[in-house]
Amino acid sequence: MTENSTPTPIATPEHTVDGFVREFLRELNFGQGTDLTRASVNDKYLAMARTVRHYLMVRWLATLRRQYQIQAKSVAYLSAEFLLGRQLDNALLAADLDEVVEEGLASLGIDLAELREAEVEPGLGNGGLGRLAACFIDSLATMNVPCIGYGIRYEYGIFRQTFVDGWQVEKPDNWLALGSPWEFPHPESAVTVDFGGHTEHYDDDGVTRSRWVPGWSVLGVPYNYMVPGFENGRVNTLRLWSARATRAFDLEIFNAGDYAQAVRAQTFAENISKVLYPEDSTPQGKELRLQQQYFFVACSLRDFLDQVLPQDFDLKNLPDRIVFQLNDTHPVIAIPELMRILVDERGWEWDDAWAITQKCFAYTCHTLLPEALEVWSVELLGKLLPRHLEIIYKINEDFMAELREAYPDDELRVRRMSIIAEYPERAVRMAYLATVAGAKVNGVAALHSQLLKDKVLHDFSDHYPDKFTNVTNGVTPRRFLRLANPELSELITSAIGDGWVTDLDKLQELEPLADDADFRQAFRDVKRANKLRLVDVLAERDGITFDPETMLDVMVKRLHEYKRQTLKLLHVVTLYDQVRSGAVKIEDITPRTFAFGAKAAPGYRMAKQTIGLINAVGRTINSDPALQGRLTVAFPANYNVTLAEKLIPAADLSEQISLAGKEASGTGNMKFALNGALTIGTDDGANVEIRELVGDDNFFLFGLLEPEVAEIVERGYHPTSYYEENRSLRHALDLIASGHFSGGDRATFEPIVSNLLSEDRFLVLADYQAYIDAQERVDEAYADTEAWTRSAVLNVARSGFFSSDRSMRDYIDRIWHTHPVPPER
Ligand code: 9GP
Repeated sequence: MTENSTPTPIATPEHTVDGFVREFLRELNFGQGTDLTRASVNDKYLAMARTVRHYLMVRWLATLRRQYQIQAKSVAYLSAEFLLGRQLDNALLAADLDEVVEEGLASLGIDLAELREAEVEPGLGNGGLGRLAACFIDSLATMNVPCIGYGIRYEYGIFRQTFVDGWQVEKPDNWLALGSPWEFPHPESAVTVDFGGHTEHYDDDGVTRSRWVPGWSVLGVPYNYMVPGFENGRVNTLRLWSARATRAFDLEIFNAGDYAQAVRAQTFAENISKVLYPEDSTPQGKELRLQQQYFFVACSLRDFLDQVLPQDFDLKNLPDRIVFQLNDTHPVIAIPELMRILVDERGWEWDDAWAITQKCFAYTCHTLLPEALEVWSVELLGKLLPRHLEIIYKINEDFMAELREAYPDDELRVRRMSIIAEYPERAVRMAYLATVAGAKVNGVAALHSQLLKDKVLHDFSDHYPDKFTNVTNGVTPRRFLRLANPELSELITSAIGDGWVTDLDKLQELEPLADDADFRQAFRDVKRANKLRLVDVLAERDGITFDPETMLDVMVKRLHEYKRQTLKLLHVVTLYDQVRSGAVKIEDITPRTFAFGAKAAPGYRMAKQTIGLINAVGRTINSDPALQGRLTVAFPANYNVTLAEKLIPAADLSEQISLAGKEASGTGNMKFALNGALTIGTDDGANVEIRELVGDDNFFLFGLLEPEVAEIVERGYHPTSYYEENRSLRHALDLIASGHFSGGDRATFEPIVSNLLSEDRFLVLADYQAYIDAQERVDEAYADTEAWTRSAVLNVARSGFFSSDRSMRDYIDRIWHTHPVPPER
């Protein structure tokens, strides 16, 4: 399918049970080549999903056609991750088909719920960053804003996490094994991407020009995915690239008997889109990551300029037609790529090309950890992308000249701001490049954006005060309330109508109902039903049992020291220790289930240790008969979007306990509040805005504030003093160190304990007591069921701001300046 294809008179299947059944059976017969008597669950799932697709097809083609005709300004969202979650329910919702499909399948004796479970979620992202991208494209489609998402079709997504004796073991996530019905491959539209080689400089009528003579190439094959808007007739496109060899197979070598060599080129090329975030502790891994980044942006720019734009498009007008949003630094190499295309391939003058490039890109930074700001060694860049390195040098040269003019007496500052770092090795700072080239730079929550300006990119915000802005993250209410929490959705709709699905601010109308006892009872009934549903899910999925009458206290997010899963664990161990030592009677403890969900990066030792420790503590607590029904640790393996959709609606308490000044935003925090969990959290990321909106009384704040953290670190932090002065902290750490949770083996978790006592980079021990105190406040509050429910309802009512629709409006107003294009009716 191309965007300028002439209208084809296809018809949407009838929106009736009979219409669906006819189309479904046709797909089963003609698409899957089977019939009802012999079809497997996967056959039926694939046929059903394709049938659902048909209902969206007319809208998709119409959207593409209209966009081609009117050439409205679009957003190209460039992202290494799109963590989509399952597609079926979202498509059913967008097309308003759920009832028709359920009934239609039932009339054939098929259970929709069973087919739902056959869908394998595409794990094409790691966490918040990728899920945010998925929320954003959902919102843009729903708001009728032209957008194309560009990324990588990883053959293996984020690894499948398993636990062996409580330790994380990674398994490949073969999400495509049974086929994906949601993708549309277009091998005929493959584009070539070059790597390596050298550059040449030649005289062109007295002007020195450059060209890249690449050493090798691969093909990028586009796979299109529908991004349907909610019941609005629009379907945007997500285009993910898969790498193939230019010459896949050498028959001559094959016939000579060297079978491995015959497919070498193919294997080499396909590695580029093989896995998400290949381990990068080896030079090969690093190189592969840079290959991935360049691969997908080169494909995307080529696609946009050569395929999406009309042939006669004047690139001088490019900023009126597109904004390339750089989702973190992974796609930043797109900047020199556009310069290369304009200057080397199209023969533009450097200054003209730079002026246009600076208007076409905007950069979102998603981190505050200095080590997470990517740099690429000059050596590697020069080897893989020699022409791009030259271009980056030239951009930097001009930038340095600009700085020297602005700050003639401050050479130190000029060097600090250089795009090229000199130590520990010569390297390109991608965040700096993005900041210099981007029209706008944004952080992802108010505090984060402020800290970017004050600290991480301070010199730049000083130099370009107008470039910096904030857009607080958001989450799509379609997936994370309407679909994930159908019973709460129904309750809300019965109270205030269904307008909230596309206008989440309407949830404010629930506010008075927080004081209505009947509504609160109904709200509790929903929470209970969600917990019961979760009990079933965890029993079936993981063999985990928990008592739905306990408070469900949830910490789900990537495993990282700054997020401080160990702080949560110290709370659990402290409670356990108090009961065990007799300091507290078991009857006096609020019964709680502590649910964890977290994957650790395969090469991140301390994170993997923490997973081992959570499971070890869980094993000890869960097997202690005295604690049955009182304290439970539930750590289902392989936390993903599908599980999040079950866990979040059931939660009572949301743990958002990162060290202040480290979490850029968080988006899980928003999902929990929206589903009526109360937050225990630090003054960090978007927690700050959540607390401001839901109110102090409905949020459990604790811990050091960011300036206090900075001061302690500046003064010199000594974790042992906290250990020495705090008895319960000492007991908890000593218990872990004693081997109590590791069969008496003191060595097993020694690295965690000694790290906390010697370095504790994220001030776990400093915040321990404040956290324990806040948990006691949680217990007290939870004991008053009516007051707790009131707070939970207020959390929902005041979470409208955290819709990704609002985030998109902010991006549009502050950065993109695009306009909605409603479909033709
Ligand atoms: O760590 C941030 C997280 O706080 C934020 O919510 C998310 C989306 O903006 O991005 C995460 N950042 C990354 O994954 C890598 O920078």
